[in-house]
Amino acid sequence: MVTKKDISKASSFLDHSNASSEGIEEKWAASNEQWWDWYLSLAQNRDEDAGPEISLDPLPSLSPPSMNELSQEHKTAYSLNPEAIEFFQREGFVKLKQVCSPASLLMLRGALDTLFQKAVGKAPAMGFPSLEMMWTIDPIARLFVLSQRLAQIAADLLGVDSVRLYHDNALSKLPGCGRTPWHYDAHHYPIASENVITVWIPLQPTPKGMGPLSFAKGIECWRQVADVPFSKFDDSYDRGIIQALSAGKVPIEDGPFELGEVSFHHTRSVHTAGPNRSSMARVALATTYIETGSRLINSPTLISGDFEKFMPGIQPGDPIESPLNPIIYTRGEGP
Ligand SMILES: O=C(O)CCC(=O)C(=O)O
Ligand SMILES: [Fe+2]
Repeated sequence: MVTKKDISKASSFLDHSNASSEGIEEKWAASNEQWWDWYLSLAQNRDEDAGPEISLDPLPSLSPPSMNELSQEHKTAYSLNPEAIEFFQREGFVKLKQVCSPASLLMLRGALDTLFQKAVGKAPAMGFPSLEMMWTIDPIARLFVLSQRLAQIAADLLGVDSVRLYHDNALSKLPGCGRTPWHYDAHHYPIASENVITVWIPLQPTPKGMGPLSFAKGIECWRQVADVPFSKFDDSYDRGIIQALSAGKVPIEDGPFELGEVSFHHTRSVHTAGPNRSSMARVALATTYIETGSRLINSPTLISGDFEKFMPGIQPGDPIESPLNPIIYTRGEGP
């Protein structure tokens, strides 16, 4: 679990002279990996919520698809039913089964394991290592991140004609790692658009005790937590959201994900993830898409992380269309 010492370590590169509860006007001066360490340090982790360790079946051994088969899979349209679109537009998220083949997900997990090991030397024993922009270096990650199949679902759920890539993130919640704090992404994304969506792709079957992404139901739910003061130093923002959701009796979807199932969440969806109480890393690929034409906000803040890495050269107020933000799907152009 994250301790007080971890919190002070994670926030050591923040400007402590501005200790007001918000105080986020400064720019993020560290890496996006450190951003996630800091962000997880803002979650409430009570001993009484920890629960017993859960046991898992070993991952199935499936023969990996060829690169050609994987590429074909991501060029094939998913049949998205109208109820799923209605659900997303009402609740702010939707979980969809059989979006990716189990063998391809295990293949991606293997590729990311190699990247994690390269990035951190040897695998860290604890915490929440993350990687980003993997599509620029790994051919398997590239097929998933630039997938027309996934981007079409994103465009259909948002009801837009074209989407660009904002970024990809691989998030490895290691055994013993605590909760991801409640938040909604629009609170930290420096994007001046409501048409922003993230697909969260778990790379193993993910039972409840492993920390599946979990959602407060209702696209307007963020309004109930919008007044909770953000704190960059402690878990008071997370605790404030927990209180607001409980006072509003907001229903929570925190069920497991089977292998092949993914979720899509809107930038206003209020979400969290539980601790990983298993002995296996909970690895997920989260890819975020923006409607083509979306712009960088005028004044990015600390909680935006090192966003310039995701859109080099883009100035405040400009459309986000750097070479790292390719158009992935345009209606009428396939898949
Ligand atoms: O994987 C997690 O625990 C958090 C992911 C998340 O918040 C996101 O992808 O928006
Ligand atoms: Fe998020």
